[in-house]
Amino acid sequence: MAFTLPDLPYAHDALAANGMSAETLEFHHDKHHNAYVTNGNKAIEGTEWAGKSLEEIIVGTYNKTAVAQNGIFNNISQLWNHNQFWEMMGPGDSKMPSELENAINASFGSVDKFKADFSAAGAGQFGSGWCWLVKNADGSLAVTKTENGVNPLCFGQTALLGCDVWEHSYYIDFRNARPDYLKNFLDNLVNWENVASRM
Ligand code: MN3
Repeated sequence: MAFTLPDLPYAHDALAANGMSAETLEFHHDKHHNAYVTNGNKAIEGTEWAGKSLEEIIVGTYNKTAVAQNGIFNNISQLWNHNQFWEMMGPGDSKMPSELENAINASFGSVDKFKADFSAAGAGQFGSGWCWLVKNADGSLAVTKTENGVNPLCFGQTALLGCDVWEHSYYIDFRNARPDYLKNFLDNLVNWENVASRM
């Protein structure tokens, strides 16, 4: 069965007061995310990956030059990344659950230090990509950055939080100011209950 574009878990204008406009979500979800769905379905059609889960395709095609050239990895990983991204944000004023705060304090020393590391990873990703809060196999938390559509599944990690730092994610609302977009993301957009639920 072909993959489909999931609806946003909120209205297109629901995040506007938190710094992500309806126009950004109309372009980013309805056009960019939808293109990954369309192109991903086209790329796997008639291949061994048709009928497999997003996660199986991502792990199975990462760093395999022959299939990457078919656009399978790039489109399917971006499809998955955006499925997570919308869920990781929400309207309103989200409080960090204590279970997550304790884990962040244990790995980073403080929430402020985690936010500084996360922002630096996102600002320092040259070109398109993502920054992440991940859980390693040993249970420790870490901040990482990845290029283009690469994500933590490729490294056997659990994605707790991811921020899209492709220009299409921030150019309408923040123009070229990626650091301002990252600060607003952490301070006003993250759904910390969702992040905690991924632990
Ligand atoms: Mn994007």
